[in-house]
Amino acid sequence: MNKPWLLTATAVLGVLMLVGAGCDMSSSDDEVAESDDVSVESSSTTESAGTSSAVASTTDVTIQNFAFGPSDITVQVGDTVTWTNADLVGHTVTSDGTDTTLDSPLLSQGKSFSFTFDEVGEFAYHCTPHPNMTGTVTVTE
Ligand SMILES: [Cu+2]
Repeated sequence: MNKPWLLTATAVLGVLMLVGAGCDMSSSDDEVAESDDVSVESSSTTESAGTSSAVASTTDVTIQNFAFGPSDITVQVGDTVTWTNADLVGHTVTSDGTDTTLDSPLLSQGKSFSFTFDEVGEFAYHCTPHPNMTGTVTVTE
């Protein structure tokens, strides 16, 4: 009496387990894959955010009272520097000597000039109308 019932129950259980296991496996695979994707995505997002924040960050320099502020800055390769003229008088951001890296137009009040530094180096610059206005951008890895 017990045996057939057990057999049937076992068989049913076995089938259920197989089906269930199959379902579980595929669904858990999906879940694992999804959560993997999510974690990979979020970690890569974090990484790229960290990388991109290092790469794509912008440093602001205000031109005010005939001076670049701050005049000496250090950025990383890929960073952008934005100079904004707060003076009534026009200023430029112009590389020193034969360097032509920085070559802004004359910036009237409120105007900005941005440059993205793709090379390591030290970039000294000045304001063409006011050569005593100087600054340096140091670009590091
Ligand atoms: Cu100037």
